[in-house]
Amino acid sequence: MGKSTLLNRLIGQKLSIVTPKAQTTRQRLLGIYSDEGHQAVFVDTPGMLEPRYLLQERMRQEADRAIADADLVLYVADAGYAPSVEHALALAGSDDGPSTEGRHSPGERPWVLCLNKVDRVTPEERWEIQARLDGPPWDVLVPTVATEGLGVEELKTEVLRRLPPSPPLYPPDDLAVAPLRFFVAEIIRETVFERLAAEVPYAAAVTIEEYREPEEEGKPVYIDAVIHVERPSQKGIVIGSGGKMIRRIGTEARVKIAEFTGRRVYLDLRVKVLRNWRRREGALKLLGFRPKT
Ligand SMILES: Nc1nc2c(ncn2[C@@H]2O[C@H](COP(=O)(O)OP(=O)(O)OP(=O)(O)O)[C@@H](O)[C@H]2O)c(=O)[nH]1
Ligand SMILES: [Mg+2]
Repeated sequence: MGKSTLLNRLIGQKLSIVTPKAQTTRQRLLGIYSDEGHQAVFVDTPGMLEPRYLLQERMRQEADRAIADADLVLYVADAGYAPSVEHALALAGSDDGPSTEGRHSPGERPWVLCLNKVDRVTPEERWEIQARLDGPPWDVLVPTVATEGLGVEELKTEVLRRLPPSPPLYPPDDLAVAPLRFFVAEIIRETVFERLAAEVPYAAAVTIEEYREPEEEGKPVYIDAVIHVERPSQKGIVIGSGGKMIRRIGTEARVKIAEFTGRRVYLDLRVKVLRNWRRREGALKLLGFRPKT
């Protein structure tokens, strides 16, 4: 859909990982936009998928909770993917969506529809989709091409003017609410997605076992990270013949982490099997997923 691409564009920095594969984002990420008159906390979430196993239940919970907590809901639909457009239509008429009655009464929130990836359809198709989606119950529809930044300023303006007045919640220089370890783990996970095909990235989770600042200035930050997979066969794939794949993932991730942190980095990367972690409560807890609420 482009939710993470949009968040990065709205904040002006790469915070959230982006890959061509669906279900990349698993946990919410708060990105903060501040200017003289406004502050907006944008929450990137997993998509609104129907859960098939425990990890996906947690992912759906992250999305549901973000929607429940938000002052405004920004729904991102993919213009080039018919089921996404249909979902936006269905959502508008469902209990999860904005209601048409009483929506301006206290407690009702604005719903902004971002029609992303309009570069994927012809102008005619785009107008047809816009005509179907535009108008009530959505407050406004903004077409975008998140990868190019097209429409993103307009989208930001439409969001900011609909936010309730409030003093800023975060210092204006903050860009995100997440520990550095989270970003480091996500960057490694993104690299796994980039390098490995099919199922393996979905069976991979990353933990940071150690993040140690150097004792001497000029020395690299030491990071010890583990890629957890579900089966020994997947471990073999991540390591690759003669350790080639894991070395490649390590080198690429290290460059990205150094860029993100502005520091020199020494990355120790290992692979472990955590059997069936996506379906086990205890394993999910160990990997840092918020428990069921
Ligand atoms: N052509 C085109 N591609 C886009 C656009 N926005 C995002 N993409 C691409 O779509 C893919 C998915 O983008 P993400 O930002 O990861 O999407 P997401 O909604 O966060 O996906 P999940 O985290 O998996 O739920 C990436 O390959 C992006 O580069 C767009 O406006 N046009
Ligand atoms: Mg995402």
